Amino acid sequence: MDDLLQDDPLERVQACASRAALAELRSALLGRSGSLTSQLRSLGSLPTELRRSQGARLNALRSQIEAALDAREAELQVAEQEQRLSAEALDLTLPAPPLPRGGPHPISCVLDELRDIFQAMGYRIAEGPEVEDELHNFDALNIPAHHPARDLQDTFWLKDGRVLRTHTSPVQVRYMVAHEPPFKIVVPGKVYRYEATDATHEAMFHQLEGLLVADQVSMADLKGTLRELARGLFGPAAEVRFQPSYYPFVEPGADFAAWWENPKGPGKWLELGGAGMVHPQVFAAVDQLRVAQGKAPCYQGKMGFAFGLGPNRIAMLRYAIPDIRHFYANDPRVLAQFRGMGS
Ligand code: FA5
Repeated sequence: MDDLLQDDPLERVQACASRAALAELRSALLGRSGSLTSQLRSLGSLPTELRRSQGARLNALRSQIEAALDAREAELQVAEQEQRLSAEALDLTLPAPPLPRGGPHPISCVLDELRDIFQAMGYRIAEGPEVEDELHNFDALNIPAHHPARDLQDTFWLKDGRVLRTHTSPVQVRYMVAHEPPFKIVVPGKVYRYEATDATHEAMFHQLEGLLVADQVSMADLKGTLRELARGLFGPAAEVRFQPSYYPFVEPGADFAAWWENPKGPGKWLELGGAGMVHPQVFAAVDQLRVAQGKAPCYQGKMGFAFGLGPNRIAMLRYAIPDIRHFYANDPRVLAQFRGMGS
């Protein structure tokens, strides 16, 4: 080890090419059993004169070595950092790695299409809350507490007595309370029902509500409007048919279906939703709410039609999706099939 000291230790320090080698040298020179340490330790056995001169020489050498080690350490640190930075340098001219591409959800595509069809007929888009009160979801729509129609739309109740809306029809009431006729609106949105789910029923699904109120409106206007809808969706040959049905908030009420001309097989009637003429009881409830808010009643004697349909069924047909539950399961294998779709 003494060779180390003979061999110009300062030059050796300078020759260290890495911090690891430097640490090794530091310990070989100054460590507990390092060359310089053992020489300092052996000073005690020397005669006094010699001890003094040798001691001074060795201590001076130690300071020199320590300073050289620290300086080299700093140099190597800078060099290593520079090397790392240049290895990690970002080449901005390289093409970026491709980002995973998303696409609109099939339900969003159908809702966009429905909006376009109705906006072309002059309809405005309206919206309402998904957490509703009983008054708007049921009572004002002529569905009082004891009414069996409530069972058909059994729903999720909040502790404070509000409900997750079971249909988009409460927005009819909200819009009429806030606006005077004439107007025509469509209301896209999510609705909730306490359902045993199956391939065509979900506990959360979408609806699109329509409402037109004016002085003179008839079932013929309603049918013409729904035929426009069917033609917008399924082409110029599409037809609409009504079947009598019961909804407490319309009179008369109907279910409507559109003829879908299947390019690959036999066409079929596709049940789209419910519709009818706005019930006078609904207008009366709206006027009452308006008065309670200090507004003038203005719905008595008016006429209107309303309809509500399920875009899920349209999307299932359009994109050959066999089970409604695929829409909301967030399975990337399903959703990936719709990348790059839509407007
Ligand atoms: C209604 O919800 C009425 N509010 C529609 C209406 C509006 C009638 C205005 C008259 C005037 P219904 O419960 O039938 O009606 O639901 C309407 C549509 O929603 C159905 O035709 C169907 O397409 C869809 N739908 C109903 N329940 C489910 C469900 N559990 N899962 C998926 N879609 C559903």
